[in-house]
Amino acid sequence: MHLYKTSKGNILKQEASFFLLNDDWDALINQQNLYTHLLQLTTIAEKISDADAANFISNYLLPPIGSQEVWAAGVTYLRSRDARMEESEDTGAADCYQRVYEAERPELFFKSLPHRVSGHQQKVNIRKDSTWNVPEPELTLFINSTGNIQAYTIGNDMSSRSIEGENPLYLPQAKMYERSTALGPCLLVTEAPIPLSTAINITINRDGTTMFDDATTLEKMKRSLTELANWLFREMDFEQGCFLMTGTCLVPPNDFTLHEDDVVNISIEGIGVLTNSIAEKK
Ligand code: DO4
Ligand code: MG
Repeated sequence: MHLYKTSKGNILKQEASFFLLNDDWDALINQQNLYTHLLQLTTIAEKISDADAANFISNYLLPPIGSQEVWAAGVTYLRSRDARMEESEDTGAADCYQRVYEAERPELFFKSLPHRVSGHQQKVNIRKDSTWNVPEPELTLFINSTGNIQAYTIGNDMSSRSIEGENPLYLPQAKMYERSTALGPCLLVTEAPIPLSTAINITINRDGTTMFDDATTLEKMKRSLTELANWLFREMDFEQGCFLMTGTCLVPPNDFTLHEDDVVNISIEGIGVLTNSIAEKK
């Protein structure tokens, strides 16, 4: 099932039918079993036409987040470890990425409050004080308040490689700034966990030319999704649940940096496509 948040109400797509759910987003998604809850709602909710649903989703879409915090996991794929070791080679910090890749405790960091999150077709930012910027395509989990994964969405963990590469203690500045997070276009709510064969793809387009195009599957991830969720919930309560980005495996070559107006498309099988263009540096 796909759940879209729009300014005209929440739209549930179940098989070929669309339903309008006027519930508060936080209360709607923070369920013990979101799949069963939504299935029950389809027996009483207002059915809407394909044309109305398409209009709401095309013209009134919001990022699929309410009051939740967004957290992120890092160095969960070999490709991310290697890229970070390369960018921090000159500063002597490369070893910390190797150690966290192998450690029992994962890297988890705070990424965003909801008001800084962009949705599908909204702009994301690159920092004015950064010279090397990339998108990071990441499967993103919605975890309910009791720590159970209930839904999946697509995340873009926009990152400054020059700032993180200068010193790993600058990670919060490399990762957290206005509109450095994109989520969307919807939540995928499934009865069973998402298959590890699920494909993730990214393309970056500039003036009609594809600058980068790569794909992977979740199989390449070093850690399991429940392992990451359990670590995050060890000593923290999330009253309305939270979002957790699960790390990147797709990194453009080292001579690539994002430019204003570049268009980033991230697709995850079963969820859809998250598109964001890069805002003008002000
Ligand atoms: O270690 C820094 C951040 C890692 C990250 O964001 C990722 O691997 O996706
Ligand atoms: Mg990341």
